[in-house]
Amino acid sequence: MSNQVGVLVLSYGTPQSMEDIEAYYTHIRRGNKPSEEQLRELTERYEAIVGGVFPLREHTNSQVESLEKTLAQDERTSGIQFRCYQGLKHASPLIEDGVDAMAKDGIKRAVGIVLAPHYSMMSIGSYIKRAQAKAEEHGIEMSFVESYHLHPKLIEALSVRVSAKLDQFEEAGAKRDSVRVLFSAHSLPEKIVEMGDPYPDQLLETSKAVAKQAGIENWQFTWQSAGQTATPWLGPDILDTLQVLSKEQVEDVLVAPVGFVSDHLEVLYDLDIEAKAIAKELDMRLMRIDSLNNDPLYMETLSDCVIKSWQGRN
Ligand code: FEC
Repeated sequence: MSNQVGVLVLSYGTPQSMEDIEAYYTHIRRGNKPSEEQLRELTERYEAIVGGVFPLREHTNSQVESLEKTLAQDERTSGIQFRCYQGLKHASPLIEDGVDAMAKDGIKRAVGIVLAPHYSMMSIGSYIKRAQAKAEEHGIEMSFVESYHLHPKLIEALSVRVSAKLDQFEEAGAKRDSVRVLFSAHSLPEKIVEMGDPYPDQLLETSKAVAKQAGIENWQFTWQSAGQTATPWLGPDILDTLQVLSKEQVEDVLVAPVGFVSDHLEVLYDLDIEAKAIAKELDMRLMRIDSLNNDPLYMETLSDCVIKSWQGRN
């Protein structure tokens, strides 16, 4: 139908079950099976997180559903039906399945958006490449939102979360200004910098904008969740940063993982378990801002970007 526009909502993906972890990990490793030790280590991380399940799936489902509702409520979409489809990078339904589903429903025009605000050729770039290739096979005309790291509603949603946790520190007896805010994001191999990738700069821009809006000066950026490969990854890693802060006599730390938009392994394990354990050893108090999940401001961010991408072509 001509008034239908597809919205391909792209996200990382998570295993369906414990038995599915090996296939998922193999997909992440581009077809190379992990060693038994690597598989055991990842399985233990999943078992350790809240509930021992795969919360990313539930959050992605909910974000996709909420985005479709938010798009329908926007007066700029009057007369057009924006239909959301899910496409996951490493799990089912894969990116290609999402495009196939749009084609099956007769969608001819679509917009793609990733549930990650910052552009890197290794992340957003690869989602787009796969979606574009499949869309071309089906003759679907697609445009893509490449990043939205400075969208005012995203900055507002994040600032509100930072301020709310600083309030909690104050209630617990800390001085607001003495809390070191650590903005963080998934590390990537260092080689992206030589390749002129905008990822580190965009993350710094988001951090600066949130710090400004939340009125904080005591902050810095740090990386997290680096892969265990022979090539160097961007640093410093948050675990090393905590050691340095301890030497600087910092006692209170608030982590704001601005590169992630929902609760999943890299937040619930790498921050809530691993980083918190190090902080405890160092006698520091560490809190984390709440994840965006399907916060209305985040949904409005996504919806606005989809509509603008759509309008840009018409
Ligand atoms: O909760 C879950 O089940 C999934 C959580 C999860 C998210 C996520 C997001 C990003 N990753 C990014 C880059 C890489 C690169 C590699 C890599 C590897 C893993 C492994 C797991 C994993 N990632 Fe991930 N990532 C999540 C989970 N990621 C599990 C494999 C074990 C490990 O290394 O810990 C290295 C791949 C390789 O070997 O070549 C690179 C980036 C993001 C944020 C943007 C996005 O969401 O797409 C960048 C969520």
